[in-house]
Amino acid sequence: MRSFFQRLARGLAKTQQGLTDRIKESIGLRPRLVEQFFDDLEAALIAADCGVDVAATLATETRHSCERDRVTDSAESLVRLKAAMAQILHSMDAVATPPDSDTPPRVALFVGVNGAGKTTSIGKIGCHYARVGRRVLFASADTFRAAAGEQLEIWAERAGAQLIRSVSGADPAAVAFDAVSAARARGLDDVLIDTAGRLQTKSNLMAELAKIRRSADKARGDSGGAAHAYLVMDATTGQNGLSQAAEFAKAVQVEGIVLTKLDGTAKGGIVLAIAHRLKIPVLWVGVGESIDDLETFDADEFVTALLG
Ligand SMILES: Nc1nc2c(ncn2[C@@H]2O[C@H](COP(=O)(O)OP(=O)(O)O)[C@@H](O)[C@H]2O)c(=O)[nH]1
Ligand SMILES: [Mg+2]
Repeated sequence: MRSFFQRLARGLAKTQQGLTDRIKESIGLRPRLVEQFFDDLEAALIAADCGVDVAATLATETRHSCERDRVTDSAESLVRLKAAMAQILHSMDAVATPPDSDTPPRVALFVGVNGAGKTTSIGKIGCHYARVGRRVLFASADTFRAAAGEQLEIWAERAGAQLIRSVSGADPAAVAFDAVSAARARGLDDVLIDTAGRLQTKSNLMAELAKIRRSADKARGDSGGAAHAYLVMDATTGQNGLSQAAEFAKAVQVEGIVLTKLDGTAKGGIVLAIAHRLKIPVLWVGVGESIDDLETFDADEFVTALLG
């Protein structure tokens, strides 16, 4: 099995190529640092979907760091760029809630728009947990689509997780309640709740998410801790995904982001935009469709995969 770093590097290949090719081209043209180089750098970062403000911040930080240390060689500036990127990503370290602080079962609610990768990510994360000996339950609170429960069932089998399926049209909050109650009765460690995809503009559906979470919390009784909500976000949506994410965060407090489909995009810079603009930690990244194509996010590995 490939290491996570290899999988991440492969997943980020498109972004990495786009970014480094552009930067290297500029270094080739301007081996000694000149102002134009930092403009090129900024443009390359925008093209990688870091967002205009993050790109400007990174270019400025890189320039200041080079000036401070009297760097005159363009290639050397990449080390500074990497440090500036790592700094933005590490600013999220303090925000991330350690998931182990809760009394079992840990309850995680996965929210997001249709097709973001919620069901797939639950399958992959559940598999991770099961591999370290945790006893996992999946719950299908996606009561809109009949096929949703079946898809989750397949993942439950692969991951070795138990499953609570709902009947079509059932109240998703009731499904969440039943799932958490069942996990408590069976002494399980994790409950991963799948929800129906929804658009952030539908306020009734957004309010429903808060209701599902309350219902899960109610089922936990006074056993301490609360359900955590994780937003599953498709990296290929790039900057558009940011405003979407902000709306979800308003409706239901989002503890972290699962960023999927990094493998299919040259927009991997979105990770930096998320940290900078949303201040929500990216906890997991998806780099493919199979069960091993998801890992916990590591800022330093990410920067290395991106810039070498
Ligand atoms: N390439 C790639 N595809 C993914 C990833 N995560 C999910 N998918 C695919 O995206 C599609 C939608 O995923 P699904 O889990 O059904 O989305 P949901 O509607 O949010 O539950 C499926 O075809 C998945 O295989 C990923 O990290 N990389
Ligand atoms: Mg789904």
